Amino acid sequence: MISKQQIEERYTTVFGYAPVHVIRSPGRINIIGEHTDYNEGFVLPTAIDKAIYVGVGKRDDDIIRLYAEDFKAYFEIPISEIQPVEQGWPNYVLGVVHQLQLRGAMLRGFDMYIDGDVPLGAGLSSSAALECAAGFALNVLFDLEIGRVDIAKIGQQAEHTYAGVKCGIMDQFASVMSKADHVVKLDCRDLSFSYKPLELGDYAILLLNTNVKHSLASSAYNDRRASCEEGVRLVQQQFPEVKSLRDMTLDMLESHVKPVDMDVYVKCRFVVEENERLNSACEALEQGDLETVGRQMFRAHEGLSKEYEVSCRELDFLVDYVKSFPEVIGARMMGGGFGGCTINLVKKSFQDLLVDRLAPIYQKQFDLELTAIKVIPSNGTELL
Ligand code: GAF
Repeated sequence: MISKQQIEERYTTVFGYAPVHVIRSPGRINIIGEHTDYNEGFVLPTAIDKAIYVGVGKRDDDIIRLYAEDFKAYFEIPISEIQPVEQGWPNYVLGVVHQLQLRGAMLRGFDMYIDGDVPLGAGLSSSAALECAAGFALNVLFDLEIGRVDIAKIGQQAEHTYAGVKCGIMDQFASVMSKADHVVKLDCRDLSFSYKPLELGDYAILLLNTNVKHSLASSAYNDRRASCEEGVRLVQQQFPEVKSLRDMTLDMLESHVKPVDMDVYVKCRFVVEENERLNSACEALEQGDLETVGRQMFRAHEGLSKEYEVSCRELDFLVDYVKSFPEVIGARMMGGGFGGCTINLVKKSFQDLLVDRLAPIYQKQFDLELTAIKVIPSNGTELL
């Protein structure tokens, strides 16, 4: 947790005057429903108690000045000259500025200080959190009157255009719209959603961070999306009413995709089945049947690893290892894949013991540290 006062003080040290607003925008977890969002399916995420914090203030000119505490790095650009930049991190703010400009927003120069406690590259959506923090900050700073869902959409578009990842809406939506102690069941087709209480009883959500991020993550993500679109295109030749994998049955895939492209078939089948797993897990959650939720998580991991092929050795190792303990009722890789965290449903009293046992084995196997992160489902983006 970082306080408003800490951000105000650090902003003042960097820019020489106090910020007008301080915004907190959280990272996210997802219980189940992976790679379903860009296929107009369902997801079940929530925000966590780890967030990006930004302080923001107006300038009298048209310069954007940014400071990222994590990198101890400044960045400066005239607002009329913004474009994607090599440094990487400024793109999450510049992309949002660009989207606001496309929507006709009259922006002037501003200073923005960026800090946070979302572990970077851990698959907890620090980039979406920054996009949403920036969107929310500029909205209040320039009185743009943009609604929360539109802030999420702007963040998603920024990711497409300035970061080059054709992501779905899950991460930005979770960052902006989540409610403490609940998960959000989001229909990614029409963005209708409902909050479900996350009642875990004796269990807790424990994240295990592999501390790896394999470099093919962005390109493989876009490739998977292309495979899904190809599957839809093949089925549409017979069933024009099919708009996305959301509308697809396994029979349609079997008859119209499998004979043409086996790999596309397997990828599409994973997505169709992942939506089914999500619906089953969601019903089970409503009935307090955590064992079923956990079983669906294990199955989801199997599919993500063997069929959708977005896992990696480190993630597979962690999921396999925890399976042998009755105190762990579900586990899977989370997010886009190729590194980051596993999400585990673990008996509260067993969490520390599990990490104590697993960390040295993981270290020995991969020469990497294993980090455990206990998370609390939290509220979405807010003005502090
Ligand atoms: C990443 C993306 F940003 C999300 O939109 C989602 O597709 C996820 O991977 C996989 O479910 O986090």
